[in-house]
Order: sequence, then C-alpha cells, then structure tokens
Amino acid sequence: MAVGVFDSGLGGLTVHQAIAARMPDLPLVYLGDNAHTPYGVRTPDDIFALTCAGVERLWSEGCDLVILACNTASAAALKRMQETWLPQGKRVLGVFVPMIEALTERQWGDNSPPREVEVKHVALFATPATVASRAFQRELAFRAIGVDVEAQPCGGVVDAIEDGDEMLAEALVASHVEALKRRMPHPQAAVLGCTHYPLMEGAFQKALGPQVKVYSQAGLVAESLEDYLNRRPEYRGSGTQSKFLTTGDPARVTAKATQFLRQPIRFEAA
Ligand code: DGN
Repeated sequence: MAVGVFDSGLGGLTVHQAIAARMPDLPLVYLGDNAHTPYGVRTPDDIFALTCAGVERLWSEGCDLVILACNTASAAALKRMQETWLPQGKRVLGVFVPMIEALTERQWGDNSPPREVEVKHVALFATPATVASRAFQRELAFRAIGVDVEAQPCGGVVDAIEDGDEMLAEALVASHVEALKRRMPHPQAAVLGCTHYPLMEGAFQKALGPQVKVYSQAGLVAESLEDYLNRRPEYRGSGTQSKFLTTGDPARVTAKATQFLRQPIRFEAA
C-alpha cells in the first residue's frame, strides 16, 4: 500500500516533492494524466471523468488514500468523488483546505469559536477552470469566513512553465498581478492556487510587493497530510517503493519532468 498523488500532468510534482521532503519514508505513487493535460481549459464534467479514471488507477496500485494534487481537479471533482468513495473506506483529499487552514483557521485554533481574521483582502491566482468553479470561495463560505477574495485567472502560465519558458512565465505573472491589482489594489495575502505556481513564487512576490504574504501550496499540503496520517496511520502504507506513472509517453514525460523539477525523475506507463 502507498499514498497516491494525482495530477493532470507535471504540476503535482511540486506537491510530491514537498511530501517526500517532509516524510522521506512514505511510499508514494504519482500519476500524471499527461495524455489529457492541461485540465484548466476543460469542462467540469470532462475533468470529473478524467480525475475518476486516474484515481481508480491509483486504487489499483493499492493506494487507499489519494491526494488530488491539482487545484483544477479538486475544484471540479473532489466533493463528488468523496461522496462516492468515502463509504468504501477510500480517501481522497484535495488541496484547498490546507490553504484555507493556513490563511484562517490556524489563527483561531481548532476548538475555539471563530473570531475576526486579520487578513481581509485575499488575491487568488489560479487556472481559468479553478477560478470559474469558485471552489475556493465556496470553501470559505462553508466555514463562514468573511474574507474578500478577488480571483485572477492566469491563462498561459502553466503552458509557459511546462515549456521551460521562464521569461514568458514571468511576464505573464506580472501582467496577471497587474490585472488583479486594478480590481483589488491592496491585497494583504495572495494564494497561489495552482500546482505550477510554487515554481514562480518569486515572480508573484516581486510583482505583488513585499507587504503581501504569499501562500504557496505544496508545503502546506505536505504539512496537512502529515497531520492527517498521524491521526489515521492505517492510510500510511508500508514497504512499497515509490514510483511515477503517466498516461502519456513515458520517455517524453521523463524528459519534461526532469526539466520541470531540475532533477532526474523516471516515469513508467500507467
Ligand atoms: N495542476 C493544475 C492545477 O493545479 O490547477 C494545473 C495544470 C492544468 O491542468 N491546467
């Protein structure tokens, strides 16, 4: 048994890397749906169907707990998947809640009643599909957290990062931040709601200015997973070696992933 990490492509590798750094002994199976990436421009039903297929593939690898390390998939599929799989003892966790906890709940602790949060104006940067889903705002509303969120769809950034075009990615980040600031001139915090954006954290911080606290996802998800596994050790898995699977061409994905993370990674066919 191992913990599964699912993403539409390479972006979830930032989450995988953070989990492996925090829990080096945890067996992990990564599945990238590179044959169908990017998800950010697909319809919710399409994303749901593809995500289900990917997660079922990870069940077949013996992963009873799967992290949807993809905001776009979490936004479109997480709730529906949890309703389906929870009664069968399978667990699917997404990537929004750790960010919301970091942004808000940790300020008041687990059991104390909600009180005013210090951060009032939050900028969200994500793919067009994640922004359109309003999933982040729904999670905040569900927790009755009164935070003003301005969301910016960051078209083109994922492709520029995957193509290794850092200059284009930086220019796009700067223009998306500028567009956001026209609607919310003084955000107090910024949430990077896409797996690829930790690689551009410096560019976001530079464009936003030093007074804005930037929340990057990978480390928060790893921290939250460790906490979950401490409470639910039966999902920790044991003995299996970590591996990387792809629905795409393994040689091509291996080369791209190695460039993406700037370290060697070998993918096998899913
Ligand atoms: N992994 C996706 C996300 O976090 O939203 C980005 C890649 C994509 O499919 N557009």
